Amino acid sequence: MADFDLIVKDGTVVTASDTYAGDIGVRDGRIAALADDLVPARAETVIDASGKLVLPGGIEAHCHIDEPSFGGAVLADDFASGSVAAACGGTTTFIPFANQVPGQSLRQAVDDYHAKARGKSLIDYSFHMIVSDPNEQVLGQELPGLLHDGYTSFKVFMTYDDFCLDDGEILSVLATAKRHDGFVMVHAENDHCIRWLAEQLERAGRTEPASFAIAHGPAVEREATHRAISLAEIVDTPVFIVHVSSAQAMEQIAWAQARGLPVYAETCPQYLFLSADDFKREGWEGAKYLCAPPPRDPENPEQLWRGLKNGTFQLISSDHCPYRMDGPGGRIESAGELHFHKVSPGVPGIELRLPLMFSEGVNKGRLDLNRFVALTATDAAKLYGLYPQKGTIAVGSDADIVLWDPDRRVTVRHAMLHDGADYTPYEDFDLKGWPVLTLSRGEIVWRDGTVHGEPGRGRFLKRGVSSAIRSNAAQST
Ligand code: DUC
Ligand code: ZN
Ligand code: ZN
Repeated sequence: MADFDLIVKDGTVVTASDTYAGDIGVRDGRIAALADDLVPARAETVIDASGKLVLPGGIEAHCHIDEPSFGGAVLADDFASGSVAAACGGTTTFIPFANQVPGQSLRQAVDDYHAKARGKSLIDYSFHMIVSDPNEQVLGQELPGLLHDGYTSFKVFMTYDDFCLDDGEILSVLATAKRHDGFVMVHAENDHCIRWLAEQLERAGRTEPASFAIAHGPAVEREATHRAISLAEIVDTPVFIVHVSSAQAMEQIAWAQARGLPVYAETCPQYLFLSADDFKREGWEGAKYLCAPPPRDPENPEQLWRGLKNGTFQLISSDHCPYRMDGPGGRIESAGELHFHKVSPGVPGIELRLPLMFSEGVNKGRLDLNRFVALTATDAAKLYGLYPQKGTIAVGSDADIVLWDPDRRVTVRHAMLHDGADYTPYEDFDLKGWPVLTLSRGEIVWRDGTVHGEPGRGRFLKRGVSSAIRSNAAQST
């Protein structure tokens, strides 16, 4: 019997801390050996990785899959199409949201998402919960129970009709998280300001997509970001600010970190590669770029890149929220008219997250390779309780590995992607660097343009306590 099921040979292995030439031996879905030179005869299968980078599979820690709509249109990905798109883009684990619709129990929401994922996902997955109704039962029993059952993170919103929590509710949720080692993610935009600004714009007849960027302006995000940080400080517990779009919000996070507060954050490709000018495209074209918070002015991205490099941001996530524009359930039909607040917000991006960040980050000298791995995989595994099973290349870790061709040039066309949307905001982008093979627990799921593996092979991942909670506890003792 061979020592290994698989050897990945002659590649350049990259982790968040190291880059070295080496071979990887895989047995029973896990990394069993790392060595300078493993004899090919010791494995049943050998994958030639010469000329390729060998990376830990990406971890997508913010994506919306098969959720109820944000505003009317139907989300275009279920766990089958969403997981395939992820795998083709070099991602091997994703953590969508299990959304508590108002009036529903949190446990029921989680059970529903298990049913949605069952038999469908190509890659491993877990769920963050969305807490929209923090009643006594939820805070006293359900949330503690679910946190202890391995759903160790959850999101709260400071805006959106069905989800918005007030400051008192957020304080109660943070206090529950603190008692039970939960990690709270916050969507930080000031609901009152958005409503007031939207009303002014509507009265002035300014209902075009470009008004979205005004109603959701940078001050709206900056204020809420500061408030979320303050609420977490009052409770003395870590907080994670999701989809930070503006340099102004980033400055609040850097300010908090400089004061020693356990504040963590992500930004997303749409804030690096798109701008509010995209909303000004003709007619419904402009609506393709609507997401909350919105992309900002064209000078904003360079500042966010600095935050990615210097560690203000720990993660880059796609916030994949895919809609079709056309057809039943599409954005045009569901909005009824081109109005900035009637179009469901969200952009697709799960498949292009790594290619965009590699091409524009690593290949353009803005990020080094190790930082790229930290931002796309390792730090997500740590913050969301999956490390070291996921997010690194180490003996004992799952063999979730991507072979990356750093020189392959690709012009993006939506037709080549695998999500359920009918467009990509990155159409015609010329990228350099592309995933050529994806292994999930040692099995090929994507190779040279072909998807392999059965839907449903992906496993649910029960998660441990966030590294943010652990290090906060260590500092308090
Ligand atoms: N932002 C979006 O654009 N869509 C879904 C949820 C969110 O926060
Ligand atoms: Zn959000
Ligand atoms: Zn989101």
